[in-house]
Amino acid sequence: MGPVRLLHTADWHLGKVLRGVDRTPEIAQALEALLELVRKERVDLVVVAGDLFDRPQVSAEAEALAVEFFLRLRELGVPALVIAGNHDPKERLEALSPLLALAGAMVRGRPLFREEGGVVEVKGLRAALLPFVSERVLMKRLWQEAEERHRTYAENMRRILANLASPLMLGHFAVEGSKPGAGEFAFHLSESYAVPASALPTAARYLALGHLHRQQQVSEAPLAWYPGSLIQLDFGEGEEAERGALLVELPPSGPARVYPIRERWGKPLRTYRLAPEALDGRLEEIRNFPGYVRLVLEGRVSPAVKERLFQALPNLLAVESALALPEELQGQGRAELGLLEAYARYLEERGRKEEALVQGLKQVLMEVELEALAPGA
Ligand SMILES: [Mn+2]
Repeated sequence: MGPVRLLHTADWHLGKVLRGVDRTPEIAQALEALLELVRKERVDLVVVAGDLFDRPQVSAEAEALAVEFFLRLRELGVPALVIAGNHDPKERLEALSPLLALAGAMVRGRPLFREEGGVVEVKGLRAALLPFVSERVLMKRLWQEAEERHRTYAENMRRILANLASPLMLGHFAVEGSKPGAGEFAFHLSESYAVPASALPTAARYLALGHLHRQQQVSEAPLAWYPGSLIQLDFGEGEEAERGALLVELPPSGPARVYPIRERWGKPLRTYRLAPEALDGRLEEIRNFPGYVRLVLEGRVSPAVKERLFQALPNLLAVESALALPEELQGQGRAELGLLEAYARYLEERGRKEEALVQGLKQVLMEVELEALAPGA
């Protein structure tokens, strides 16, 4: 038996609307290109690692495009494995799953342990399907310091991953040290919900991940990759960040091989940061930019100026003013402190070390968190 050829994709975000612009047609073109790849590269199996949809309520057009994609895969005789991401309407995906199964797509909306059917068999491969697991669900106690909460999350994810360990695994979560769309900032366990690479089961020969929109390898053993989103979805995501899809060859034994497909599907998004007086000299260049534009101008921007800019630039989606942050918020270390600790230190610096104020803030934060945990939130 030859190698199984996978097409690994994730983070489609069908139904995405950016500042009033529906990006669905751009995403549809990318899906068309994926189908072309399936044909051209003689792909055996397509894996979609979450965030097919951008939010719980998407347009009928967005839903139709997803259904059509899997029907066309069926015409090509290619099955698919699909998991829900944090953006997906997971109950809706579950509801659609018996229908999509008829088209050869195995769709999982909520996480199941191995004993419950979390591991399936397709093309002679055992594959684990791990949709997005809500951080809230994995938190044991309501009130923990952020760092302790992140550790609890990572520990529970480690257990779930060990339970599901299989040659092929699909997951929708952040791996520690991986890079989100923009800049060089990386996820770290102490600051965010992330799974350390050491928690990825070594029995897995390939981990097909989704969640981060930048294409990247995040682990060598087991081999784990994010394919990146299909299009640049937001201004915050670097215009230059790699994205597209991944072709993966999984031989019956030995290491898997990954062939990155780096594409520029959809329109690019660019932010111009300018002093107002530099604006007129750049208008022509900005107007000729082949994608969508955000302007960040120094100082306040009057409504009249905004109006003029939107008229002069058809590709302009947003005008923002870059107001300087108050000095006390600029301190580098501030962001790394917990909110309570930062507040206590702030009071101290102001010569008002009042424990009652700190306790008051703690109470408010707890109430907010309880509300966020309430059903229906
Ligand atoms: Mn996503």
